[in-house]
Amino acid sequence: MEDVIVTHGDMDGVISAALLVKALRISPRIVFTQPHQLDQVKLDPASFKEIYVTDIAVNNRDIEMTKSFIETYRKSIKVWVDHHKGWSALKHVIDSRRFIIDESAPSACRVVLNAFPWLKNDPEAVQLEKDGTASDTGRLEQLSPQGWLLYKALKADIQDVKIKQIAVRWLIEKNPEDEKFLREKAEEYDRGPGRIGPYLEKVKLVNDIAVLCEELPKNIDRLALFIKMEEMSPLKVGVMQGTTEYGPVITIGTCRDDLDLVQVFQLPSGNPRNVILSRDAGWTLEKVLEILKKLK
Ligand SMILES: [Mn+2]
Repeated sequence: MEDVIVTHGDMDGVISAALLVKALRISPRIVFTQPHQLDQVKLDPASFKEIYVTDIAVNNRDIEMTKSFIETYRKSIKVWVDHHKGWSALKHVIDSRRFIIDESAPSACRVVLNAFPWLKNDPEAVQLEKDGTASDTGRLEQLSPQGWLLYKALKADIQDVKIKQIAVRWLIEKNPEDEKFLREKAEEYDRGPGRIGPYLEKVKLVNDIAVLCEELPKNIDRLALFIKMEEMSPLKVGVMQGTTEYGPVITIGTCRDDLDLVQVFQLPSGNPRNVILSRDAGWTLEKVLEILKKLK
């Protein structure tokens, strides 16, 4: 019987899973999911020994979903590592021995490194943590060459579980065939989701803010586009109007640490560096630019 790691399918999830494998010397099966899809993870108790969870936040819209997963697998959960906010809502359900939660950490990778400090003697693990943190905080300029390879390969098709599986295996075993596969995926990224040049040409500066009104391809790397737009903007703020999985929206992004967009737009919660406003809820580009004007 094998162990199972349940993790997020992004770069932080992939790297923190690999770090857990290195730290605990386990050889698990890896299951990728998201907080709002945790109810779809069905593990047959006869098929695994222990469960390790990393980078899976509390599902804030449906706390019961997280609670029910914990209760279903309570006996098997060995470690749960996370860095997202919201765990106080489950403080009576979790114990601090197995649930290693650091809501102030920038990434799950960082929490793993701190929880299993012997990893710090492994230069490879230390570098992996840096790349995982750079990716999860949107500081792509800090990625190492290996970090870029992983970032691009994973973003070539964010739905493709095979890429994620191979990425974790490569980080642990470093086999050349897996590296070749990831390099091919990184090239696919450069031709597809990473091809942001044509859209950058359509960006306009309004009140020192970089604005893009454009229907973008579904798979485009919005993070990379935002980072370039923020560079173009003297105020270091980018605004995009278009349609996403959330419907017609306006997205605002900034790389500034002194700016809390959740506060600026008086939202109940969210990422201070990137907020999504629904146009169905009444938000317009004019209104957004008017509010941002006051930042000058
Ligand atoms: Mn994360």
